[in-house]
This record gives sequence, structure tokens and C-alpha cells, in this order.
Amino acid sequence: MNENYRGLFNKGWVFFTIAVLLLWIKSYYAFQTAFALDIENSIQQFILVITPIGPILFFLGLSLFFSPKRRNKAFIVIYFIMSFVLFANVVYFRFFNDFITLPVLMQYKNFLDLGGSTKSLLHLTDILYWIDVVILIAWSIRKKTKPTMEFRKRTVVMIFAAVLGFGAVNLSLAEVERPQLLVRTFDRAKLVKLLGIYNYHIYDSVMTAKSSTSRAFADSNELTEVLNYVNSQQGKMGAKGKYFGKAKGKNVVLVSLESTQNFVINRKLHGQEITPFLNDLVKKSFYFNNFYHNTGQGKTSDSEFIIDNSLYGLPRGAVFTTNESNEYNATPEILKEHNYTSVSFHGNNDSFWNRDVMYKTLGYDYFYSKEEYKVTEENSVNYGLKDIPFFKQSMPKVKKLEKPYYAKFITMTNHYPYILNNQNMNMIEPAHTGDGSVDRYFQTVRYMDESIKKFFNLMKQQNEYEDTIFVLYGDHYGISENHKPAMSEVLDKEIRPFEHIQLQKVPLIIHVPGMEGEKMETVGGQIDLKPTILNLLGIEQKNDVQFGTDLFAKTRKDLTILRDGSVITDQYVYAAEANKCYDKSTKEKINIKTCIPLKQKAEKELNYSDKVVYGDLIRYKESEQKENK
Ligand code: GP9
Ligand code: MN
Repeated sequence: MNENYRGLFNKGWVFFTIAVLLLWIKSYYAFQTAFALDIENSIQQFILVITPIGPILFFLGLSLFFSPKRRNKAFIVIYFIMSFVLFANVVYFRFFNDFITLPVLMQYKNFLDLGGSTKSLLHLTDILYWIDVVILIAWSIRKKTKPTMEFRKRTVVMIFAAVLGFGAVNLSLAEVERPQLLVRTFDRAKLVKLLGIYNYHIYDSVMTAKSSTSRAFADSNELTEVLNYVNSQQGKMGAKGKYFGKAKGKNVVLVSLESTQNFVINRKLHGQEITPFLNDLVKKSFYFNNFYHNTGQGKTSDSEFIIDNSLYGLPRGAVFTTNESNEYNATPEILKEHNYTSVSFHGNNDSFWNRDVMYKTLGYDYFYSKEEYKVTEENSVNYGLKDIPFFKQSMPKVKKLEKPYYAKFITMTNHYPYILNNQNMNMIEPAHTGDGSVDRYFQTVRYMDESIKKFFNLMKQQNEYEDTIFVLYGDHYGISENHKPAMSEVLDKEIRPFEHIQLQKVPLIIHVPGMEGEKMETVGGQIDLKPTILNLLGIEQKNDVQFGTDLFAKTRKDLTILRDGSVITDQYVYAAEANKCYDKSTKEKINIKTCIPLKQKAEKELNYSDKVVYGDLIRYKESEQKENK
């Protein structure tokens, strides 16, 4: 090679410029291939192109403030971190269809446990995310090519002036595209679309800092404000259904059906039922056909939190890990006053989702986790113990419980990526869409159904059945938006935002031995379970901070709010992310104006719930009660 050209390699500005370009191209590549961002117009397309430049110049530019000796190293480290952040989001998005938030990152322990799940999330083309890093490292350490990064002061000033310029253009375009973007904290897809991944992370860090200080600035008036709101909701507070007290003194068994969506109930695949046992059970139970999960990033743990507290999960991260030492007034705590024993059974590590800590806060007396079960290679798959041995091994522990009990069983086999490791788990043929996760999903659901059948038989054999009410619910969706084509084939219809919201329905089956049950059409969600269960047990609640309503109450409004701000009523569906309004009877899109009040209500209610959790407001109620005693 010509000596003159070779000399170019040693030039700092060449190295710097090429690195900036590589990272820019890579970010743009990720946006085009990995994140389904639904670009609606050319301004958004333009924003997408320019957003990465500002932060790339800013962060890489920081390396110029290091001493000349350390500068190259600092540059590479920053480049590596930025590549890693991008790549981590790509992998996270593949499964969660969402972006990483700081609180989620704190749960890194969960990711280490993922094992099999993570492997199937990596693709061969991911090498593209790392080639540039390797090239730049080699370039910066090889004696012959090593660049000397010495820039004139004026150049450095220009780099940072460009950062400001790009930032200003980006922010003003984003504001035009989505007014008040920065206020709507839970609309992450929009944030990333309009700010880019790096700016989004800066924003997220600021929000995390802000929410962790809000406890310090909270005061008891905020609690009064929330209580006033809850009480003003017609039919909410203290609404009682006709079955109030019908299950007084009975044991309560909660069964969390991992990743189970309502569409599998009463559906056939290749002429075979997917959930034969549940299909039979719904005939003898209260089966809620319009019941939704209200969970966010905290997935299973969010469902547990919502069900025990009738509060929403958080817009970012999982309450179980961010606010585990708050004061709550959870069902186990309330039931303790009525001599109940509360216990949770789950075949995974006790620290997953920080359950070991949070359960104590919520008032659980015992937690039987992996350590208490015999888990072998043979009887486990994916996250841990398979559902059938899980229920079987739980039974002697159930027998020993002091009655009455409130016992939660968290199933696990039907978890992404829906793995069967044994021929005898294969009770139904997979679907044939060609999308592995969707195809296998039916098989693991079928296996879970079998495990519940066995569980009911064991409960009967051990004479636990008659005195118990059973609440079976799906914890959250199993098939994310990334599988639209396959789902569209399975359901034989196009998946528009309307259908996507309907897919957030999870089964709710309340089985009370001795009662006939009926199909319930009311629109509700996990948020309503706490008052529903307590009312069945005849436990009256006064002035509690909660957002749900007894599902049997006549006065209840047919409505539920999803964590992303979507709302479903008996008449309408407001799809928040797409910002579209649908009429349920025609299934057609209608003028957004009809849904505006619903949208506003959702924002208000979610905001109040977040205030309660971030501000740890229930502590004021507890201290008030103590004073009154
Ligand atoms: C793990 C199980 C699954 O213990 O609850 O958690 P998820 O990933 O569904 O939140
Ligand atoms: Mn789950």
C-alpha cells in the first residue's frame, strides 16, 4: 500500500470519523432490522436517520478529555459500551418487544437464569453487531496503524456544538411528531422511535433517578387525593357482588397459568382440544371471557403484584424489584387478620423476581421454591421443575398447611421458548406455521393443562378440594407482537391493533365446589381480583387504596386499563400505542374522539397508582391506623 495512504490510518480524525460512521450505520441497521417501530411518515424516517449522531458524537467525544496516553483506550471502551447497549436492546426486543429500562437491568440475575431461553434469542447475523468493534480494536492497538487522537481545541468545540445542534433539531422534530413525548413515560416505542436508543437511555436514567427520589418528597395529602379519586369512581369502592361471603372461611388456591392467553380455551388444533381439562372446568365454574392481564415489564411478578394489591405495576421495571420495601396492604396481610396462612409454591429459585424479599413484604408466611423440591435433569425443563412433578411434589406440603390457607401455585413449563424435552410431554401435534415459538406454544399449553388436571385429582384425593375455591388465571401474554404473521395464520384473521389488544385477554376461571358457575361477560382485569376474592370470602374493605372492582358487582363498569394506557370497555377498544379507537360491535376503526375520555381516564388512573408506589403512600395509611388504635 502506498505510504501516504498508510499514514492515514494513524490520523486521529480518520479513526474518529470512521468509528462514528460505523456506529451510526450499525444503529440505523438495528432500527431497520431489529426493532419493529412502525414508521409512519418521512419526518419519522428522517428522525430515525439523524437521532444516533448526536449521542454518538457526544459519548465518543468524551474520550478526547482523557490524557493522550489513555485516550485510545477510553475511546474503545466507550465504543464497546455503546455497541453493547445497542445489542442488548436488540436481543431484549426479540422476546419482550420492548426496550430495556434501568430498573430492568438491575434484574440481571433473572437474565443469568434464562439459560435456554437466551440461546434461542441469538441469531447468526448478530456477528454484524461486533465486527466493527473487532476492527476498531485491531486498528487502535496495531503499532503500524495506531491512530494519534490529537485534536485542536477548535475541533473539539465543533464536535460538541454539533451534538447540541443535532439534539435541538431532534427534540423539536420529535415534539412536532408527538407533543408531550417526554411526559408519556410508558410509551417506550415512541420514545425510541423519536429520540433514538441512546437518547432514550439518557431519558430513562433521569426518570429512574426522579422516581427514586419521589418517596422522599411525598406527603400524606397525596394519599388523600388518590383516595378521593378511588371513592369518586362510581361502583368501585366497596362494591359488592351477589356472591359476597359465599366462600366464607374456605381455602383459596390461586393457579398462575404461565403465558396462557384466552384464545387457547375452547380452541381446537388439528381437530384436538388444546386445553381439554380447562374446557371442561369452565363449564362448572365462573369463566370470565373478557378478562385481561394488566402487566408491564415485570411480567409474572407484575401479575402477582396486581392481584394481591389491586394496584398497577410500574411503567418501567418491576415493582417486585424496585419497591420491595414499601408498605402495602396486600391480600395475605388482610387475610392474616382472619387467621389465614398465606403461601406461594414455585419451582424456580427463590430470588427470581426478588420473590424471597417481596413475599415477606406482602405478608406471605411461607415460600416453597426450588430448594424445597427435588429437581433433576429428568423432571425439569427451561426455567426449572416441570408442572406435573411440581404439583405432585407440592401436595405433601399442602397437606401440612394450617387452615384456612391462601395458596398460590405458579406454573412454569409454558414459558418462552416453549420447550418440551421429553416424548411424553408431546400430547398434541405442534402447529405448522413455521414459527417455532408459536408452533410449540400449543404443546406446552397442552402439557400445562394436563398438569392442572392432575392437580385437581390430587386435591380431591387428599380431601382438600371441597373446602377450597380455585382461582386460575393467565399471568400475561405468551406470544408477543413479533409473531404476528404466525398468529394471523392460527386465528385466520389479520392482527390489527384491535386484535392485538384482544390477544391480551387471559383466562380467568373461578371454581367454587358446590356452585354451578356461569359464563361471565364483564370486561375486567387482574386489577379486579383482590376485591373479587375478598368479597367471596365475605371480607369487607373500607377505604382501601385499590383500583379494582369486584367482578361480580352489578354496579361495576365494564372496563379495564392496560399498562400501556390502552382501555377496553364493553363498547370500545382504545389501542394506546397505535393511538386508535375501535367500535367493538363492528370491529372497525372509529374517530379517535370517542376514545379520548377513556384515554384520559387511563392516564389519570395509572398516574395515581404510580404515585402510590413511587411515593410509598400506603405508609401514611398504616401510620394513621396505628394512631387510631
Ligand atoms: C420465573 C417465572 C417466569 O420464576 O415466573 O417469569 P416470567 O418471565 O414469565 O416473568
Ligand atoms: Mn410468566
